[in-house]
Amino acid sequence: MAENPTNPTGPHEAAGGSEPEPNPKVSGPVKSSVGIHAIEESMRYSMAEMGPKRSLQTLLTMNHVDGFDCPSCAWGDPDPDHRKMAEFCENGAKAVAWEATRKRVDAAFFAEHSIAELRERDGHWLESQGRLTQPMHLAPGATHYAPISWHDALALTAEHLRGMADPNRALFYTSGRTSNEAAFLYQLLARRLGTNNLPDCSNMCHESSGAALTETIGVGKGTVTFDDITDHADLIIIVGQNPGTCHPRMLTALEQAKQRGARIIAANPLPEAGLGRFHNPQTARGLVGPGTKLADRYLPVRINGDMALFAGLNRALIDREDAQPGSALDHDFIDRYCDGFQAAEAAWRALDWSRIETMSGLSRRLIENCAADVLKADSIIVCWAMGLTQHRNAVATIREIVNFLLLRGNIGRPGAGPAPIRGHSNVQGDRTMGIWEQMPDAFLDKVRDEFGFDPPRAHGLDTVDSIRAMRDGKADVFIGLGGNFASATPDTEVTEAALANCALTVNIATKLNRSHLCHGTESLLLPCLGRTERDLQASGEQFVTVEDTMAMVHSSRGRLLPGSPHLRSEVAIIADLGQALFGDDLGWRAMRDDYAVIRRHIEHVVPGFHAFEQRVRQPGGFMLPRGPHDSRTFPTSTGKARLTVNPPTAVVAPPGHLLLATVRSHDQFNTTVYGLDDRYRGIKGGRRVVFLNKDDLCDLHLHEGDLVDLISVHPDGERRADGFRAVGYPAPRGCAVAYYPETNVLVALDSTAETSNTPTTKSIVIRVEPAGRRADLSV
Ligand SMILES: Nc1nc2c(c(=O)[nH]1)N[C@H]1C(S)=C(S)[C@@H](COP(=O)(O)OP(=O)(O)OC[C@H]3O[C@@H](n4cnc5c(=O)[nH]c(N)nc54)[C@H](O)[C@@H]3O)O[C@H]1N2
Ligand SMILES: Nc1nc2c(c(=O)[nH]1)N[C@H]1C(S)=C(S)[C@@H](COP(=O)(O)OP(=O)(O)OC[C@H]3O[C@@H](n4cnc5c(=O)[nH]c(N)nc54)[C@H](O)[C@@H]3O)O[C@H]1N2
Ligand SMILES: [Mo]
Repeated sequence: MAENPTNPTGPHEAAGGSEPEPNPKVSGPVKSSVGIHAIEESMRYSMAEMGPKRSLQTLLTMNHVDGFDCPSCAWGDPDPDHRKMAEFCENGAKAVAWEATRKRVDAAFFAEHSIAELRERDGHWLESQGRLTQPMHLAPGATHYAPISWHDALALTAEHLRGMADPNRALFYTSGRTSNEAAFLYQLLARRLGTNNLPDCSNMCHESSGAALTETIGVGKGTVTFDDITDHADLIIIVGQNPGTCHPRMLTALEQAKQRGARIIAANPLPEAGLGRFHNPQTARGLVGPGTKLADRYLPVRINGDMALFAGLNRALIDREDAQPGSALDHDFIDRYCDGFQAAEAAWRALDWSRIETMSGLSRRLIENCAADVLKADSIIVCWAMGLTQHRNAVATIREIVNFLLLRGNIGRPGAGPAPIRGHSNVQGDRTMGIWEQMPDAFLDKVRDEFGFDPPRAHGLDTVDSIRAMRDGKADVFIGLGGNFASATPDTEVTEAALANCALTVNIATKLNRSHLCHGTESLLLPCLGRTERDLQASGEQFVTVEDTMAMVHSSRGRLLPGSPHLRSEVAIIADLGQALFGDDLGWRAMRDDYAVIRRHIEHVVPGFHAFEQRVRQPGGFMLPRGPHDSRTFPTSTGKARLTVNPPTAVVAPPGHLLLATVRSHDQFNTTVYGLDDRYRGIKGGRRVVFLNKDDLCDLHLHEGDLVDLISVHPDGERRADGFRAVGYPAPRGCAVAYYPETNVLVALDSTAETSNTPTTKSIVIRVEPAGRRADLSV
């Protein structure tokens, strides 16, 4: 880790910058979200990046049936009859402005800036420079990227891939913005080459949800629909999710639910503004009136305390059933559809309330009050996101949530079910298309039957194992289809060094980021079209398809002229690479020329896609089948939904230590930092802040605004992130929160969730020290 004792604020390690960050202004958390500020912010970004004409052209076609799918989060759309003229949120507007910017990073830019110089810049600066415009090549030993033709770039990639001793020495990473068509083609390319090494951002995201849901209900996705939330649920529990920032259009759906009488419970260590009062900018009541109070009950759970919370809730339901048989459990459902009840019940009876209270940080009384809300609700949805998935016990926690739902039959009827709210706009679709290092044989058999080659069966490497492979010299070629591998992954220093071990790194991207500067011996930068742009191929203008978090598949068609005449679509780049590698053996050319050809293959290979072309052309698209939702069929190993035994655990920080969760600010999309504010948490002009309980500050003999260093403690050693401002905040005792990716340096590569191997980026044991203590010691 770069360290600079003479610079008190420290360099921006993870982001690669060396500029000291200005002091942020701190004004404390706000209690309500959206409103007029959100409109102002949307317009400010749009006008600055795109100007008036492009702003109108993009914002008014976003999320419309004949427009493009918002490239930001995976939240679903209302049905076509209920869409507003402006069907977007502030953060969607920022994402679009960021992509459709008029700024350009061209060959002259790369001639001017060496790699070494660019590595000193932070991620915000790099992406702010604008859209990549033409393929660039970094020759072995070169100091600057230089232009290369598409033909030569793809020939070079093919040469490297062909030259490997083993196809498993290649890694095909995918970020979740990729379309279904590009994702399908990409997994085909990797498998045709002979590897299942398809690590993706999902490995760091909802992998824990997929693992828990597949085991317990047989399908690794949520089972609710848009209407379940807006029209049917009596109670919506939102755990470990910050919808005000990360899924802002969800607030509109929650408001609709509230207006027909649904209740909302939120469990979160932070009192996030989006869980408080919502000022819907589409209504007068929202703009100038009081808005709508969303959460009726707020549970300030301690970091990683959710498993204990849900175990406690389940125990409370069992107690209630004992007191009044037939009042709390749905025995008909359990008998008919579930197995494992007896063992699970015995485990709940044996629970010790005092341990539940310590682990969750919540009183028994509060949990029992919550159970009383549960008993009043006929149909319950549990929504969750990264606050649950990125812990060591994440999979077990989500299994316990499934238990909670199954006990009262809350799966497979209107207004009920598990709802892992997905992150990237097409991350769920990418998985459906086969972007997974562990695709089941049934899928691989279909690929074989459709394309006439036998895909490899051995499981490939996920994200963490890919880093290990590169670190250990077991990988030659890394290809990134979008994303920012170097910054999004844990253990930044280790990961950056691992990437440098590759013979070739290739990034298919829209904008310059840190990963493009953490290159192998040789490196390629291949610029692609974004969602907003027109995609013209030999057979005419193309559209692509995506799947949202509610399993709705629909089309997306860009309208803007491409940012440069040299840009190629992701589909075209992958198809051309396929052709460079294998000739036209699988019909790469035809797939490139007409995406309907890809969709026909998808129809034959992926379940649920019959009449794909026809159904996806209908306004609003179509919903994929999910057995548990549609017919209470549970394709698990026993054919039943499984109640499981999950003895509650929680990470406990040793005395003098805290648990750190790394989160997103309101002005970022993952590693893309749009700006330095976090309006809802009252931060302006800086990202190197750490939120701490005021009593913890006091115990640490710190004051608000003090400069501190964060030191993570892991069996393999300590890691440091220096130069953060301490901010007093209403977080539970012992809990600290700071932004990702600046804190990824602190996450040990080996610290991952059981079963899912997801990095534990929401529970990092840290020490907080006054800044510079180490520098003082070394003098
Ligand atoms: N604007 C914007 N939108 C986004 C993204 C973005 O970066 N910016 N990213 C997209 C992606 S890929 C994803 S995966 C989603 C992420 O969406 P979220 O998961 O909502 O995002 P995070 O910022 O990671 O926030 C997690 C929330 O969990 C809480 N939390 C932390 N630890 C715990 C815990 O132990 N228990 C509980 N109960 N809560 C906890 C935090 O306080 C925070 O409110 O958003 C997607 N949408
Ligand atoms: N500490 C910590 N680490 C985390 C998390 C956390 O909560 N805490 N969250 C994790 C999660 S949930 C996720 S999903 C990952 C995200 O990991 P990634 O998906 O790898 O990262 P992003 O920041 O979303 O990627 C941004 C880059 O994608 C490229 N891009 C944007 N649009 C397009 C496009 O249309 N096509 C192509 N080809 N490229 C495009 C741009 O070059 C941009 O720089 O990070 C994970 N890392
Ligand atoms: Mo994510």
